[in-house]
Order: sequence, then structure tokens, then C-alpha cells
Amino acid sequence: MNKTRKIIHVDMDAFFAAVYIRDHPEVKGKPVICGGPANSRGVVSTCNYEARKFGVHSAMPSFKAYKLCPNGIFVKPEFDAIKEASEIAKEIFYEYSDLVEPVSIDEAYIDVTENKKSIASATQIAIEIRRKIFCKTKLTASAGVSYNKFLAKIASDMNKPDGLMVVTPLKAKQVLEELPIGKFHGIGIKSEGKMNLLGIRNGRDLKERTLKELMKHFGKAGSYYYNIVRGIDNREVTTKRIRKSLGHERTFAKDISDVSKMVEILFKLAEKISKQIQERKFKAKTLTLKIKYANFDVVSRSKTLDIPFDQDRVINHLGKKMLLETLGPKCKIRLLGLSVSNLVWENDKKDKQELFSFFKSEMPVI
Ligand code: TTP
Ligand code: MG
Repeated sequence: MNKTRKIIHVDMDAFFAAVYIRDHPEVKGKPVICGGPANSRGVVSTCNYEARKFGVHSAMPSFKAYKLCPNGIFVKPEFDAIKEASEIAKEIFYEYSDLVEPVSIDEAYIDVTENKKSIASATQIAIEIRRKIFCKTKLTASAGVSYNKFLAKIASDMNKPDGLMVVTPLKAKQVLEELPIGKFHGIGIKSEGKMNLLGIRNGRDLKERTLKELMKHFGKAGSYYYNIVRGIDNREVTTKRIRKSLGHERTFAKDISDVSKMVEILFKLAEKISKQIQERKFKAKTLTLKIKYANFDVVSRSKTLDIPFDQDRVINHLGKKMLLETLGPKCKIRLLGLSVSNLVWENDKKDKQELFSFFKSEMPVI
């Protein structure tokens, strides 16, 4: 039986900033920027919609945010309050369904096709969820309702902030055709640029391209693009979110050019990552090094091993190798990052034995 699913995507509005403003009402109505201090070398976590009018956005360097919005109020996110609000929202979702997939601290998919309250209308549930979140946290959330995850996610973004949008199967075609290519979840900035070069600016343009053509330009992702623009997304709402990567980075107070200092920092990052993946009982096959140079150019390099790893010396060895291969002479850098991906859960004994012999034979201990 192929029953049409009912999926809700909920995403809190300007989350970190909204929590701060709720708890510090004196800043209400002013542009509030959460993250690194004004004019510092940190980055913006998020900002409220007042600050967005000045062009400030997440992941922007704080000094740039300061230039755009010198009267902005720069504040640190208050994580205890943030986590508490996130938990309250999650509890509300579970009142309706156990099929809840938290995607990040402020967003989740909920499959309400069959729900605990036997409410036939997913829209009604979304209305109730938004109202309850506001009652219990004094924060607003936006929600999207549709028949798959992709469309529900697109929908929740359409009437932000404090909005609700329902995309029925009848409406999906129009919504998708009119959607600017950069708004397609899963099409990153790079692919967006490539699509623009190919003359693809919105869903309508994308739909005109054949599967073969899209796969030629975008590889496997091409078939994903081909399907989503037709409203096809069969991904289930999964209750256990599978982590795809884990990483850390450090922005330095001053640009550094001393390689031994970089290696030292890399080692600390490797130790931290190793500890965290071991705690979570998974291993990784790919390590990615990120370098941001003093002029803000960013390069990243990845290495993938056949055998999964979780030990700091392996991570450090690979990271150091990539760093030395990548750095030009007299390079000044402002940020170093390491992340692991291609994650696998800790496996059977055979895997571990292979891992052990691999270390003994192939990995020099540093
Ligand atoms: P988002 O939901 O992407 O953003 P938002 O809730 O602030 O704003 P919107 O109304 O557009 O949903 O991210 C949720 C929180 O995650 C955000 O409040 C802060 C944090 N975050 C970062 O710390 N860095 C980032 O680059 C992004 C995108 C988010
Ligand atoms: Mg949000």
C-alpha cells in the first residue's frame, strides 16, 4: 500500500539569538548578533532578523558583521538556555509521533502519517506544535508540511520567521518550478554556481535537463537533483540520526607561519576528535584537513583509508602529512581544522584485528 505520507519539518527562528533576546529583553528590537565579539576574529553563529537586514548572516566573520552593522549588539550564545529550549520543543514533537528525526539543535522532521492523537490533518498538528512551542518557550518556530522530507524542509523556510507553509501534492509542481536554485536543499554554493553557468536558475530550468545531462555535470548528485525537482524524495524519517562527520577547528588570535606551532595545534585537534569518536564508538575512513590562509583563501584536503580508524596518532599522522603537502613556503594561516567522515560503527573482531596489524605494519608512530 502506497499511502501518501504526512511530514512536518520544524525549524526554530534565529534560534541562538532568539533565546538570548528572550532572556535579555532590553535588547529586543535591536540588531542582535550571536557569536564572536564585534570586530574579533570569531564568526557569527546567527543573528536576529533585524541584523539580517544589514546583510549579516551565520558563518560570517565577526569583523565583517561589525562593518555591516556597527550598532549591532554582539553577544555570546547561552548554551544552557539553548539546550533547554531545544529539549522542550522535542518533547512536544513526541506528543504527536515517535517518528521524530532531530536534524540539528533547532530543527526536526516528524512523520505524522500515523500519529498518537489520531489527528487526520498534518496542518492542524503543525499549528498545534508551533503554538505549544511558543507557550512553553516564548520562542517562535516555523513549520513546513508536505508529503516528503525535501518538500517539508523547503516549506518551513518559505514563510520564515514565525510561519507555516503547506505544500500539497497539487501545489508541489508550482513551488518547485518557481524555487530559485540556491534554495534547493542539498544544492550547495559550488553546485549553484555551476548550475548558473549552465543557465539553470530555478526549478523550471532544472526540470528541463535530462538525467543523463545532470549526471554528466554533477555525477551521482545529478540523479538526486533530477528527482527532487520532480518532488520525488523517498527518504524515511529515521528516529536515530546517523552522524555523517565530526570535526573541530581553531581560529588563531594571530596568523601563524611557524610550522611546528601548526603541527602542535593539529595534534590537539586530532586528540580531541579521537576521544570523541571513541566515546561514540565509531570509526572513520576519511580525514579532511582545512586550512584558512591569512588572505581568507580556504583549502581542504582529504585522505581516505580502506580500514576505519579512530586513534589520535593515525589522525595526527594523516593530518600532518596533508598539512606539509599543502603548505607553500612562508604561508601565514589563520585557521586550522580537522574532521572525520565516512563513519562506520565499531565492527566485529575481524575488523579490529585488521586494524591492529595495519597500525603495526603501516603506520609510523609519531
Ligand atoms: P539555523 O536554523 O540555520 O538558523 P537560525 O535558527 O538562527 O535562523 P533561521 O530563522 O533562519 O532558522 O541554525 C540554528 C542555530 O544553529 C543558529 O541559531 C545558530 C547555530 N548555527 C551556528 O552556530 N553556525 C552556523 O553556521 C549556522 C548555520 C547555525
Ligand atoms: Mg533555525
